Amino acid sequence: MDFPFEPFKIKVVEPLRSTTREERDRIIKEAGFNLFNIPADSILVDLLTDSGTSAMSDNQWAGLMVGDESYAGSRNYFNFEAAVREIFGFRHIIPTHQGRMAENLLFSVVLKPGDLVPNNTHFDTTRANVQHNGGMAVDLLNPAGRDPHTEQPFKGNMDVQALEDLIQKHGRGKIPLVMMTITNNSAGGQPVSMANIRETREVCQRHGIPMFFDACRFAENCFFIKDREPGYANRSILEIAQELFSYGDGCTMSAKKDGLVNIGGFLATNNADWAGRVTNLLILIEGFPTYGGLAGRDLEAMARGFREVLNEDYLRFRVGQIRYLGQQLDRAGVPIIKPTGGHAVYLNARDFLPHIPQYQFPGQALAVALYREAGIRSVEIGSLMFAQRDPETGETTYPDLELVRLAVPRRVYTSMHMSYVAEAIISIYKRREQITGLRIVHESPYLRHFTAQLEEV
Ligand code: P71
Repeated sequence: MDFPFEPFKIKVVEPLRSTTREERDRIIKEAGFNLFNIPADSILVDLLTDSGTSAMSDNQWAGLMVGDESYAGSRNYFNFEAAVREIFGFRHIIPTHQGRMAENLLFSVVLKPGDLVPNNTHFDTTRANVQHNGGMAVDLLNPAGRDPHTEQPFKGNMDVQALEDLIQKHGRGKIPLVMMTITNNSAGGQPVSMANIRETREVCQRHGIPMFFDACRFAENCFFIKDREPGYANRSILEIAQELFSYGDGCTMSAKKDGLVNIGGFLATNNADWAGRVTNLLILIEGFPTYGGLAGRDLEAMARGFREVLNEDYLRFRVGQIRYLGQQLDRAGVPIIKPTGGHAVYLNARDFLPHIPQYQFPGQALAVALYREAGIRSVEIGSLMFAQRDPETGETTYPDLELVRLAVPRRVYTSMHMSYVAEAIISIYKRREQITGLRIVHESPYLRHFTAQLEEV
């Protein structure tokens, strides 16, 4: 097993509170068996998301002290702009408070009702913002990406032939842009290869359609390219990122992931007309263009985070820590999605709990068991999140995959924490027949997984 070495030492610590099994039994009942309802103080290892949960470096914290809170033209904006321009290279750079605001602004400006947006796989907020603006979000993931049992180096890739067919069928007039999500979060944090990006670019160019990146986890994607794709072993992460973004016309970015900050994002584009229209809307709903809904100090933390995230020792540790957790589980026979991605390990709950039918939420049952057993919070990505009931026939369609995501915050937990998580999961796996299913007692009409109340069957 490759042992992931933390390339940092700890200067400030945040205590974790242990709870007893009895306390957790009470807390989970009071939370309606929904982990979103648990106060974070009652959680030992929080793997709900890697978004906005990073630990900042001493250099970033020092940057907060040189925050300039001028309404217009803050020096931190120029530092932020310089960092983004160097890595991403786009002409117009518009800060936002997080990723979904960049999506909202972009799709408000470029979409007209009935338009299509192809993507290797839309993340939920991206899909929602496309739909909210009258568009249709089309996922064109390559077939290997959909199979939880095949191991391939770039399972996040776009199905380029399907993209070509979609454009042929609907015409470029209906497709204002093509999106590429790196890494592909909804497909397991799997990377996209440079070759696939180039091929996608070629199709877009031939039809005169702009290509945008959803760049949330771009540095992790670039590390996978360096590690796995022929021809990149001797290139720096910065050089790989520069090449990658040179194929695009713009991007949306949630800096809460590979910006190594707790809040922030941006929209970038080479299209002056789109940038102008986005900026007008930005001033109306978000803020002046040199702060975009953030404080000056947040922009400084982002500027420094973007430079730090390119560090190869850090990325080797980051990807290695996820792999290390995955390897421990895999060796004990625990069913996971392979290979492990850049930011999370995904448990395959259907294979883990074959005795629980999908309508009794095996993914959620497993996430609940993990909290009860060890105070670990994960997130279900399965029937609770995605099953859809037809309002006319009353029939429910279930998603293909029933997963539990263990998303690892950046620079927050040590490899010993990962071993603790692995041990807890292995111990649950050994007595998995004792875990029972759940049923919903209350749900809201959309995004029910955030607020649903459940009980044990
Ligand atoms: C994740 C998140 C955060 C999240 C968001 C909504 C519900 C639950 C958790 C956010 C992403 C993402 C990609 C690929 C855009 C966003 C939105 N991911 N694209 O995975 O993964 O960014 O949160 O800054 O608005 O837990 P934002």
